[in-house]
Amino acid sequence: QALEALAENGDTKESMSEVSKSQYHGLAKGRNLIVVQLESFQNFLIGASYEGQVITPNLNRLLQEDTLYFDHYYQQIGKGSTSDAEFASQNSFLPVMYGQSYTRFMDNAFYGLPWIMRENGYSATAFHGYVGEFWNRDEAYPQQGFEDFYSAEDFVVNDDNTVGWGLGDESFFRQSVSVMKSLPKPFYSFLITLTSHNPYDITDRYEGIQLRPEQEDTLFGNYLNAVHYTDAAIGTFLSQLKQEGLYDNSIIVFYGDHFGLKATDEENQEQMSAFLGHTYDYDEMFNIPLIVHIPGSGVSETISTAGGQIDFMPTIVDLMGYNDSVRVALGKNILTQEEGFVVSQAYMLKGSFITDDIAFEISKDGIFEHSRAWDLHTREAIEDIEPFREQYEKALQFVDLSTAMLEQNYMQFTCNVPVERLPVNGVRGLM
Ligand code: GP9
Repeated sequence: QALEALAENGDTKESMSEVSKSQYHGLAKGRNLIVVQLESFQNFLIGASYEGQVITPNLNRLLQEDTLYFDHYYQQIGKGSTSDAEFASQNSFLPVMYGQSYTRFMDNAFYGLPWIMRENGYSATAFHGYVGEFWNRDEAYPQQGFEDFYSAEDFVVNDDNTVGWGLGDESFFRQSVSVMKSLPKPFYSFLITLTSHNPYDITDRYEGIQLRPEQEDTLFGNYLNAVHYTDAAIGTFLSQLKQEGLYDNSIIVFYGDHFGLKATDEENQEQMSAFLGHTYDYDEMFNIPLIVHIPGSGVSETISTAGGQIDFMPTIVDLMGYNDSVRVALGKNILTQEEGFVVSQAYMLKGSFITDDIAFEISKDGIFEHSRAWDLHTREAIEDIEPFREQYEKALQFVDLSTAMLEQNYMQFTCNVPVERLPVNGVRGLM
């Protein structure tokens, strides 16, 4: 039904596969593509200070030159959390809400970013410092297009380099660079960090942020310290890329996977609202940074058009110059959109959305009239929500369409991806 409705609206396969070209089209063509998905990394951290201490000095420095910074970029995860952030970003499909997409659609055909890069002469490798079977990554990655996956089983993990949940980000980046330098060029490397994971308490190994006594041992306080650690690891990572001659000829992209501090938790709500100076709401909880650094490009811009994780693939593909390789993308190239439109289905339920100016949250009972909206600039509630009915209906239909396409394994009809699993191969022997 969703597919039929789409066809009736004239939004055909052709229009879904057409990625518009921006003024930055092909700016990074031929460079290595290094994408870093940052665990629990929210956008409010960027440029912020806590008691005079800058929280993300290394990411802030990146924004000063050769960087496109998307400051109204939002998570679009479902039940699969971090893995959904990957799934949405690579494939430009929304994850489903009734299971974990890497498991539910493990054997589907896909033609996301790893495949597109491979079609254009790149290798595609994933790196993550936790056990490979978590979120079914080891089973799902071959169909996603990754030729190889370095997980905790491949990295050297010991007492010295363990921080929080497992391999600390600093060592994770260092060991990943040691692999990347021996990969055939150009390569696509996808790195997923781990250390800034809930409950964020890494104070036994790292105390970069001095907290006020009343914020010690709180989720908020520990969170600031953990993301500060990850930012420091990013600084070291960038230096290592320079040392290994992998910096100048790469495009290096960072984005957050999802929120770190749930707005519905009373203590978070209190501490975040005090920190921000206004009530902490879903739009800020969902707001993650997207930072695209292209060394030597001379291009610097802050882009405030609203975008979500399904917009990642088309936007990056445009910068790489491979628009014509895209088979299907439900997201849009943020760089060419006049007005952003980001649908949500988790926390703010199906039918909810965020634009450049407002957020609309469907009521928990699903009744439009009981819903709420607020202005993102003034942060005030909008009394009359009737003007948002059409966008609400579009948001509902959009989620159904994405689900229907996954259920019907739509990509098998649109691409030449071999349905059998690819053998996992690659360079081994770390450190
Ligand atoms: C573990 C990590 C955690 O592999 O990706 O994911 P999350 O619990 O945040 O979904």
